[in-house]
Amino acid sequence: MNSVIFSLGSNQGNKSNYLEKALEEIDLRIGEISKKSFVYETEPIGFESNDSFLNACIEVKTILNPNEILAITQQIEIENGRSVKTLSGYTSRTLDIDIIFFNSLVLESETIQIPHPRYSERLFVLIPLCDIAPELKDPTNALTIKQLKDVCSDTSEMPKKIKPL
Ligand code: PH2
Ligand code: MG
Ligand code: MG
Repeated sequence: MNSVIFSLGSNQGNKSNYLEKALEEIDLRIGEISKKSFVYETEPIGFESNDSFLNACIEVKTILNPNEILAITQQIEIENGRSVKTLSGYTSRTLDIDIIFFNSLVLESETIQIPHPRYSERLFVLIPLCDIAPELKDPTNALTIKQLKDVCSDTSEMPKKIKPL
């Protein structure tokens, strides 16, 4: 059985509902959700928007491989009103499902990079991830999530804990 960690995000529409929808569909189509973080309110990083994000992380047990998982998460995003990705940077989104880790796999292909290439620069990932896997080690540098959170240079506003996922 494989263990995959996802970051979930929404800053458009009924954000809580989109996170709920993601949980339902991931459970049905990818595998059992074994851990859930709290939900955090976070400010948009890397683009301008007045709409704050809700972010959370989950751990899922699955027999699927990374490419199969990516195809399904992209499908779930589209089914939940995610508009087509633009080439010119980030935009607001109803639902974003990112693969952060897959077991201790390090993978760089044209379609997929694991661990997620920017997760360790982002408190909106590290803080919820710390709820569910503080001692998990990044396979590329052997630092734990807690260590990465403590040295993270993200100067944006601290994610605000809102409620259980
Ligand atoms: N996702 C991004 C870009 N910026 N900012 C916050 N706060 N939360 C996100 O999930 C997020 C972001 C790209 O996917
Ligand atoms: Mg993302
Ligand atoms: Mg994404």
